Amino acid sequence: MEINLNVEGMMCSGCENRVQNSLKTIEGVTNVVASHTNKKVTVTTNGNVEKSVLKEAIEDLGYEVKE
Ligand SMILES: [Cu+2]
Repeated sequence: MEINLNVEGMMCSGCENRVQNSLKTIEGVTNVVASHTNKKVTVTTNGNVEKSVLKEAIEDLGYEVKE
């Protein structure tokens, strides 16, 4: 299952890596692709990951998730 999030505040590939590395530690997340140019994070999961958990993890890093 793929979850797309619109994320504000990522400025470079370092930000992308921070987001990717953080989300990949969440149980059930199988892949993460973050793009600061598109302001998007695409998360592939096993179907048992709540969007709110992903949102919280991204916001903990200091970025903003737009609905
Ligand atoms: Cu950055």
